[in-house]
Amino acid sequence: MHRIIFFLISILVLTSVADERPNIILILVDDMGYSDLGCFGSEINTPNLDKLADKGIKFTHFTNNSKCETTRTSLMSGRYHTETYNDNHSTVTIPENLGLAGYQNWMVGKWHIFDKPMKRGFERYFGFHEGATNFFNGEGTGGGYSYFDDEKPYEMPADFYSTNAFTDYALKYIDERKKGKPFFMYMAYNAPHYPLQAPKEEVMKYRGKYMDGWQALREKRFKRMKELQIIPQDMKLSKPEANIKNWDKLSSEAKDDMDLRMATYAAMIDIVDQNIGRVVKKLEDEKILDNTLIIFLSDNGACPFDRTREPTKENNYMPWDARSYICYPASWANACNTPFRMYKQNQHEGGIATSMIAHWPKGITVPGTFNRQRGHLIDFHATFRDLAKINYPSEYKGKKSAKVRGISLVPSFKGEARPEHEFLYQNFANRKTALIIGKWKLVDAQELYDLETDRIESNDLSQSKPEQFQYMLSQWIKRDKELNKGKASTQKKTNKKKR
Ligand SMILES: [Ca+2]
Repeated sequence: MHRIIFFLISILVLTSVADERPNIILILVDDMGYSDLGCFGSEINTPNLDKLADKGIKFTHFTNNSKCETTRTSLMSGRYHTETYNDNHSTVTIPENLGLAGYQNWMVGKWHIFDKPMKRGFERYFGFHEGATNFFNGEGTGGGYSYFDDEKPYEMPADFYSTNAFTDYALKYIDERKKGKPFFMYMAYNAPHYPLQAPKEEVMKYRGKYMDGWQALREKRFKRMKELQIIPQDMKLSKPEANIKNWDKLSSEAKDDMDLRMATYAAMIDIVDQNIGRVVKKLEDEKILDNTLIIFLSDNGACPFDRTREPTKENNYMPWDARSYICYPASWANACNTPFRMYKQNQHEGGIATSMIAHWPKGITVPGTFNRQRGHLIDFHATFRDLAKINYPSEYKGKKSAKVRGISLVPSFKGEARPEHEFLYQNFANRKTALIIGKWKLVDAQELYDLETDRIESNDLSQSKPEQFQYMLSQWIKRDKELNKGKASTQKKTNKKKR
């Protein structure tokens, strides 16, 4: 009898423990710059995200892999992307791991990595597998058609707009959830990635607001970022790259065209914010907002590649027309990455730094604060396992699991320091690389920066601190051998000789 009572009590305790575990919603946007949110210094209207930041934590030193696919690979696997590329079958993804802990796993949006979402742990999925699609008609930018509903081809309705559709599905998954079991939902919006497209009324809200140009916008945001304490008061603004055009020398037609492009980009971020408002409202209505962790970040810095298509220019297609494929140039991307240097694909801070917000009323005990410890995508896997109270499995589906990396962010939610990374390895396609150890950052195996005093990377110390430079270089070669079979180091040596 006693045994039975003890057994029943154990079940009750276990059930209540399981009930305490939070839902997790990870929101990843595509190609958004560091300074593009209102709460990070932008003029773009993002009241819903600002509210989450006010009641949550603003992470000012979080980093990604500076490109869509490399970021998503690290994020899902908790490993450096080069490790996963070579070995994705012994990788245990976040939803695979959380599935072992009894979580429900759903995804909406852009996948763009190995396999397919429903092969790698997601039970529900709506979105596309490619790197980019048309926001109105779903056409892949490489041609073809790419949307799937639970991996079945999806028939596109006439009034389709991807950001809204992803949210529709997210709300549907919340509605259809099994109550009493926590869920993990990965929402990978493709906004504000190319092509820049948005409904006319949304674009018109911003039309004319960018006629002062990118230099003025950069300075305005820089000032606001100091007021908001996103950046230190003594920080300098990085020097614009050589490819930044002088706004004052543009013709009035060119200025108008540039205003349209930036207004469209702003509208796309505004629409993401409106949709996050819909998600928050749903969680409130369901009375589950308190115990849902929401994380928001971007997969890389703002994009400098102007790939506006010729037919768009010739026909003057407007960005609310599905035939329009406009893009903005590096000069706007530079302003969106204020105060940092460089862009998407580069390993300078303009490529890898992202504004990040975490909101979780029940679990965050220091609301309205900043977190300034350097974090990285590989940390999500560890964080979510920590919250789901599950270890990384040594074996998965009969295969030995590959080594997972990352440090849990959970102490940060309580305002506590978390252990520092021994190192962070950055590598885009064996060409653009970085290694970070403590305050030191080696970029492209050539430049050395002190991140504590010079996060804008204006003062290359490779010549003046030769011993530190040699140490970082030797560490780079070592880590690159471990993580990428030395391929990136070899490439850099060749480049150096050519210089
Ligand atoms: Ca991207």
